[in-house]
Amino acid sequence: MAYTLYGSKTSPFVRRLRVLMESTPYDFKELSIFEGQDAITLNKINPLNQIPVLVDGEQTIFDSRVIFNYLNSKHHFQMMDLNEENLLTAIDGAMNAGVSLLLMKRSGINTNEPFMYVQRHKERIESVLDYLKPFIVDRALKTWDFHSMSLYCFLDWATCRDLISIEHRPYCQNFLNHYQEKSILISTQIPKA
Ligand SMILES: N[C@@H](CCC(=O)N[C@@H](CS)C(=O)NCC(=O)O)C(=O)O
Repeated sequence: MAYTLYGSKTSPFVRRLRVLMESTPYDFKELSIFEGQDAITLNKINPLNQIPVLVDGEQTIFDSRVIFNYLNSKHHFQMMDLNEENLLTAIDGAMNAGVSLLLMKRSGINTNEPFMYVQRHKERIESVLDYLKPFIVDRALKTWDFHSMSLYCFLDWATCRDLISIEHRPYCQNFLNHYQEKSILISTQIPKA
């Protein structure tokens, strides 16, 4: 039976799974998560009210990292040791911080004000991008795996949404340029609005 992936075309967490599943058949169910019937549907399948959610037969799985682990155990995409887990945790942390900043902006919070909560999120992203520099330069440019897919989805989304600037990080811009013509990245491109 094919997988069903619930998500949106704007979420970087969803996109990284769509990129991972480029050669894995699945039905994509697009949800508008914040309102109407779609929000009710989402709540019925995930009490956290978050996307992505993967359904495989009787099994429902919340959280993109857990979904990745599940798919990886079935399809053996890549080996994961503790260092690999740490790298992915760092990328996930930046993505979570970015989503929080976007929700703050959409809630009318001025993210240019020096609120500690805002600063912690901004600093986390910058710190992760510092930490990832050797990974990007030495590996991500050569290896297209879930780490580089996740990083691409984060950087592309966060720059597109004006959440971060990577002008002072040419290695990030090179990384985006390097992969931007991939067909799966073009077909899952984030809608501009
Ligand atoms: N840790 C979760 C985070 C997922 C997440 O934050 N999804 C966002 C969309 S990008 C969402 O559903 N936000 C709605 C909300 O948090 O209320 C994962 O990796 O799947």
